[in-house]
Amino acid sequence: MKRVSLTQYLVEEQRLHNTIPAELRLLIEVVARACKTISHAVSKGALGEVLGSAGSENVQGEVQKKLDVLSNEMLLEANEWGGHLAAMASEEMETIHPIPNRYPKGEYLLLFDPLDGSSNIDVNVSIGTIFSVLKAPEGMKEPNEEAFLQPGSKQVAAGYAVYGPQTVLVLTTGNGVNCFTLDREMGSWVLTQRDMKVPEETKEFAINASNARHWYPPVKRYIDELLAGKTGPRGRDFNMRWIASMVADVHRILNRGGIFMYPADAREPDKPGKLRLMYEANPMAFLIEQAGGAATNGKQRIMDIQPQKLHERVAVFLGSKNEVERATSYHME
Ligand code: AHM
Ligand code: MG
Repeated sequence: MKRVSLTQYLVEEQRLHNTIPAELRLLIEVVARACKTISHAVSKGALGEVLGSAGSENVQGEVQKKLDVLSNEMLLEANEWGGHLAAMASEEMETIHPIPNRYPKGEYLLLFDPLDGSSNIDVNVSIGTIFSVLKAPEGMKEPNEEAFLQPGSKQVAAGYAVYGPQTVLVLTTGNGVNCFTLDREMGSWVLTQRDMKVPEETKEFAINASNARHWYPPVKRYIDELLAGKTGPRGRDFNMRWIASMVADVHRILNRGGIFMYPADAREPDKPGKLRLMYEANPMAFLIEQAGGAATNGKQRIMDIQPQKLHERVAVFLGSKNEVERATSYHME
């Protein structure tokens, strides 16, 4: 089988569809290289002394793990000097990170969750990196936080890496979704799945059921109907999976279908869910839509939401189209 590398794929995409100019290609390759470095650190585990807490908290008040902090630094360092970016933003940093003045600046904005699924780091369960790429507003060389507050529909690229039994990189630049597997011996990303599609129909759902008592009625109704199985209103049995790493749950759904939910609930009525809009929900929504699925917050398309702040949270329903549409319709009734 002829191997297609990430670089070759990106160059050929540009020739065919004109969607990956040289600066964007450099950006994607640099992010992919950083993911390789993170993958290496993750796989060392205790041997690399990377497990455990960093002894600090991030802006969301969550305890940072050593690997959260390390991965954030790796992504910042890798992306600072290339001249392709105007600024970066991350789950692990309160404010944006402008490109230092000693480096040339480009027109792109990069957002990331450097290590998603932090609760799984120390127990050797799949974790990952999520990223989203926007364009800085025309002519803006010194972007502020406001420059980042663009709806997900403006993303020019998005992707994630999963550090699991294999390390994979899943990418969209707005023309379908492709998956690359890290060849550890060669140190290269090899195209292993072209044009991924989320099956429309599914028998699998993913939700943290320990929050059931806090769910609002539309979510309760939707899940109750799934749980009722063959003899319930849906007339068939459903299976449940919850990895507690969104990257791994979304990767399963991209491969064999399903619906992923992290709804808002009554615990903190002012909080619209747990996941962050700009560097978790938006990139995943872009990928899922590009693969023929759907992504809403229960009421509207996630990628249509106008962000109000960098670390804004959002309810998430994404995956197989028919299920996402059904769960969303229950919120409308
Ligand atoms: P993180 O970015 O701090 O790791 O949090 C996000 C993660 C998602 O990957 C996952 O779907 C969710 O949090 C799990 O939450 P819970 O522990 O409530 O099940
Ligand atoms: Mg996360």
